[in-house]
Amino acid sequence: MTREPLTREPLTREPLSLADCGWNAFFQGQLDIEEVATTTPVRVVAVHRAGLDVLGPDFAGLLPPVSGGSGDPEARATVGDWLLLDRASLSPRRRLERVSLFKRRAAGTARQVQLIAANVDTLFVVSSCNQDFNEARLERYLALAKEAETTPLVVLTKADLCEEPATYARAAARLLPGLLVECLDARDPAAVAALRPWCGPGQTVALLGSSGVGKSTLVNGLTGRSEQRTRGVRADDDKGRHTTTGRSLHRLPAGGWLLDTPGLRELQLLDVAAGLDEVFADIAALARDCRFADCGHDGEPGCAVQAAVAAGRLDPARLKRQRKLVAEEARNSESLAAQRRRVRAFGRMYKSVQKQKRKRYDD
Ligand SMILES: Nc1nc2c(ncn2[C@@H]2O[C@H](COP(=O)(O)OP(=O)(O)OP(=O)(O)O)[C@@H](O)[C@H]2O)c(=O)[nH]1
Ligand SMILES: [Mg+2]
Ligand SMILES: [Zn+2]
Repeated sequence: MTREPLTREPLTREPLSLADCGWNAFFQGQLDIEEVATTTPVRVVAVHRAGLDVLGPDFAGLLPPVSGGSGDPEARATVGDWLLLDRASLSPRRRLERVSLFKRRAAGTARQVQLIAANVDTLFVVSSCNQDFNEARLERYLALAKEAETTPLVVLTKADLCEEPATYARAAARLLPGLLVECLDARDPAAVAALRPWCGPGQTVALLGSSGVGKSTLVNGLTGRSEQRTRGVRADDDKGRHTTTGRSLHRLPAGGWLLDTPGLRELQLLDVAAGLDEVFADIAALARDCRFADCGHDGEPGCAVQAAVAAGRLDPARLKRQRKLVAEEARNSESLAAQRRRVRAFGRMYKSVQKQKRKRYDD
């Protein structure tokens, strides 16, 4: 067990209470009497290969990597998680249930689940007003937020580089009824102050978006420090490079927590069917009036969705995006479910072979 203090000193300068770290009744309610007496909660503020940076009223430091034991990637600890440490040995006892979890299908061929963050109250979906602006991409992030029951807020950066930022703000606001959209220059602290209401004491805000849109610039603007390295101006069109490479929580002067993340090149949806239904609630409502309950909205008679498109009440591009996302989500979730079944089946087979071997040995 390493007990070195965190080197990121702004996190340790002041003694923090549990509430300061985002603790609430939901987490407290998970502890039994014995745990209240013998454990101390800590929050995961960063995940490294070497282990987990954690922070709490009684301990701040690096823990060795915590494995879920079951091989289930969702059992692993991620940024934002709460762990109970044994007071005496400071070894982790267990991870607490999460209020919310963001995950995706990992990029590449492994098709594994990748955890992005846990216990987030508000999601800042960051996009720039120029080349990066893409409605389909925003809808992906909104589905993630809705599934996790966190509040999404779209932050459109680089308003200063854009002729008509209001056009982008309107296009984003149309994606979800009541969606909050802020359009700003992320380098301007006065403009960034508009985001403060979501960053109050105990609140956790995650920033997600493509590389180079200004997530770390926003983090620095809100913390008033320059903890996070941002991309050099001259490397601005070097699309392939990620400036931020790990996920980390940053404490705000007002008491909230910001979770900076590396830009996601691809957000493949997984287990967010309910989130998608919410994002595309307008289409779901229309579909209830289709003649056939299983209408594919693809030329069937009595299709209320196609009727709405014909009448100009539904943007056909939105319908196309919805179809694509629903199909992708189903495919990814199905392939993951199949993978889990295979793993379980293999586990059973392995155990039965072991049992037979032992039997033979005993005979
Ligand atoms: N003009 C202008 N430049 C901005 C704005 N926001 C960010 N930038 C610049 O864009 C570049 C990228 O910003 P970062 O904050 O590093 O982007 P990031 O989203 O953290 O990128 P990754 O860490 O790679 O995911 C930097 O040079 C910023 O100064 C903005 O609103 N206006
Ligand atoms: Mg960054
Ligand atoms: Zn239909």
